[in-house]
Amino acid sequence: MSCDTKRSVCPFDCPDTCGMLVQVVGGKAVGVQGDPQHPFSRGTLCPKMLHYEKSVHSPLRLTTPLLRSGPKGSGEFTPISWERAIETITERWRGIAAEFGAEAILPYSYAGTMGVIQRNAGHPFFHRLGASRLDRTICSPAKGAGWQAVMGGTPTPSPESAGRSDLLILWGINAAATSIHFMNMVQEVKKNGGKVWLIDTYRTPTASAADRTFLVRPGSDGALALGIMHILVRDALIDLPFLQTQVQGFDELRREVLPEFTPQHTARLTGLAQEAIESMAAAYGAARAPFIRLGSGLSRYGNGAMTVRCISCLPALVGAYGKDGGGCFPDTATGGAFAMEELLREDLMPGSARLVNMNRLGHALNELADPPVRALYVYHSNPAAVAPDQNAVLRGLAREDLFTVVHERFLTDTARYADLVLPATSSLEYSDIYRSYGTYCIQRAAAAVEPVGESKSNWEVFSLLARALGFEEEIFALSADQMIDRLLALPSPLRRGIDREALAAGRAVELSIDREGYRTASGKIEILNPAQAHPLPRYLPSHEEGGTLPFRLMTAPNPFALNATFYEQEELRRKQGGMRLQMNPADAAAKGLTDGEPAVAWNELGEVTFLLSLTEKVPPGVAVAEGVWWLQFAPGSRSVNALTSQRLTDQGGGSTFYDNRVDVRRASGADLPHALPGIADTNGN
Ligand SMILES: Nc1nc2c(c(=O)[nH]1)N[C@H]1C(S)=C(S)[C@@H](COP(=O)(O)OP(=O)(O)OC[C@H]3O[C@@H](n4cnc5c(=O)[nH]c(N)nc54)[C@H](O)[C@@H]3O)O[C@H]1N2
Ligand SMILES: Nc1nc2c(c(=O)[nH]1)N[C@H]1C(S)=C(S)[C@@H](COP(=O)(O)OP(=O)(O)OC[C@H]3O[C@@H](n4cnc5c(=O)[nH]c(N)nc54)[C@H](O)[C@@H]3O)O[C@H]1N2
Ligand SMILES: [Mo]
Repeated sequence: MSCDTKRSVCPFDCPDTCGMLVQVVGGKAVGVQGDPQHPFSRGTLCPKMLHYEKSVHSPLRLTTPLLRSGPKGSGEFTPISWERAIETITERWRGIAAEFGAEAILPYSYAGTMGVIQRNAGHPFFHRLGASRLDRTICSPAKGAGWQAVMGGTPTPSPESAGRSDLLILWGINAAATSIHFMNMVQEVKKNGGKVWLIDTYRTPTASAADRTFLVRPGSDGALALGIMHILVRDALIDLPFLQTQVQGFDELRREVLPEFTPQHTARLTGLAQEAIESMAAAYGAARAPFIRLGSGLSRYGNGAMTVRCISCLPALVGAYGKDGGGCFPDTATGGAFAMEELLREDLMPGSARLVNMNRLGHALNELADPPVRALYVYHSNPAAVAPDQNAVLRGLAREDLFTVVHERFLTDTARYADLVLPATSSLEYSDIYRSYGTYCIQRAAAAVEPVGESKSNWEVFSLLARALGFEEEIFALSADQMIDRLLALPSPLRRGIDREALAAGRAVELSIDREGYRTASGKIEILNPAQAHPLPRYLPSHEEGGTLPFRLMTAPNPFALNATFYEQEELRRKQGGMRLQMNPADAAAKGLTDGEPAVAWNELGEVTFLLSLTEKVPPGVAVAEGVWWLQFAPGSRSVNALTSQRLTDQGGGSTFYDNRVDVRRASGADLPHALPGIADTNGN
């Protein structure tokens, strides 16, 4: 049989948005590789995507709609037809809407696919239905809010420009795991004689690529930024002409905020030695074009937005925002690439439906009234695993009076609680167009293989549901390709002058970004922003700053998984070495814990059994749980998010996944069996 090579795009929630080549034989993907023509990823893929074909054609893929036949959570289902599935859903929804109003129906989705069409496919439908709206704030809205308070809508520099820096700071980002192609810029800086720093809470795999690694107390980076600024001012390492012409509020910052952040005070707050802070400031002030690549971890705290705001001010003091190779890069803002209102269709809403914060799903399912949530429709998300306060989420999902539909590729923790499961296609089986949050590329991809089994894309399922409910708006009759064509027919300044032929041929093309001026109310960088509740940046403590349990828990990304995605691949699970908790050997010794044994991390929200790894890479007082494991592969009955809370960030309604404390004890027999019904008898690999 002949082998065709087709171009595609990695659909997953990662800043790199890699170009891929897919080898197809007899309608099936037999291998994938990086597309050497992709400007940012340049022909390499991460370890997770090396065998994407194994996920696409995994024996665990769902192939038909399933109706629950056992208790919720048991994973017992009977196959049914699509016709019956759609009929069942629309009948139940009609009944619920008649009794409680359509707001009793809650959609829940996030970023299983980043394709613009498939990701947002439910928006026009649920708007038209009048369902509750979901505030999709699980990832990094606090980071966005903190950046915008200083920089407004100013476009960020290109990620490639970081390669021209002489001091590249990886601040709260484990780029070797979460943005591996950014490591090309790290190598470039080093080749040109520049320095690379990592600022994190433990020695992540990225530390081995850094010249210096600084470990801070969790949630204290805002103080570090203010402390560095204190020294820059004290030692006259600032760019006064830049501050006088391009920046608003430097004098107020110098007078009202910085005096308190002496090296001594900053050392106390951050846990860094005073000499370390002094040497950081001296090197930052001396650098020609320092570049900060800002991760999101440090924004997932009760003070996350303010932390990012403090860090965003730092480059202004040395004029780095005005220099090629300098500045700060939180994300790329490519939202304006398409006329999204044509896809999201807020105009279809019958009224103003209530907004439910997705980080508070546990609260929404258990406590919300007027109306209560009676129907939940989950698509390309796995809240039973990824949402905070897992015990509250599972309690809600177990409610007998909740009608839950889950559209998924696999029988995930969430799908196990569904009344009805719908099989979803993978990205190789549908058309889409992609933008990125780590590059300025867009790329269109056509389906490369036939749908597996009877699986359908998000877009197709919402078309079926819309037809069954008699929605007559034209958008519900369009195919995904027609919707892409429509978006591309509408102008956007970001797509001005792009290579349309290359885009149509499925190649990545770069958007044109106008970097003239600062897009803030004043037209300047706003250290002082009068529209903010705190007009000047300051240090705010995190939720757990004064907490009493001994360990701050880092719920960090794992290099061999992406959130709760990829756990279907046994090799990748093995590479993670099981569901681990990393601790400092001295902390473990004090607790009588030994390497490799099961141990229970606990706090007021729950208890989770991990396998213990003792390592000097984790400082005392910190514990690290990388990865968001499926319950069926966990040593106990819960995974990491049973330890994270529904508390929100200071701005943006964001998640606070890192703002936790736990204690750790030795596991007993009772902590080890799979206590959830049906978890032990999983299907295979
Ligand atoms: N392999 C892999 N890649 C991924 C993901 C994954 O799960 N696995 N997730 C994807 C997603 S959804 C996203 S949003 C992106 C980015 O995902 P993020 O979760 O933002 O990951 P990073 O940006 O690498 O940042 C997390 C880092 O912040 C550190 N950190 C935590 N608290 C603090 C603190 O107080 N101060 C400092 N300085 N550091 C702190 C953590 O230890 C960790 O190393 O990555 C994407 N890529
Ligand atoms: N402890 C802890 N928790 C975290 C994080 C963390 O670092 N630590 N990270 C947080 C962050 S930053 C994020 S962004 C969230 C991510 O939360 P989610 O976006 O929910 O991420 P995933 O767990 O990867 O779940 C995506 C699901 O979508 C399915 N899927 C993929 N493609 C399709 C499709 O085309 N259609 C349908 N219907 N389904 C599809 C996949 O099979 C997968 O089960 O998790 C958050 N949770
Ligand atoms: Mo995320």
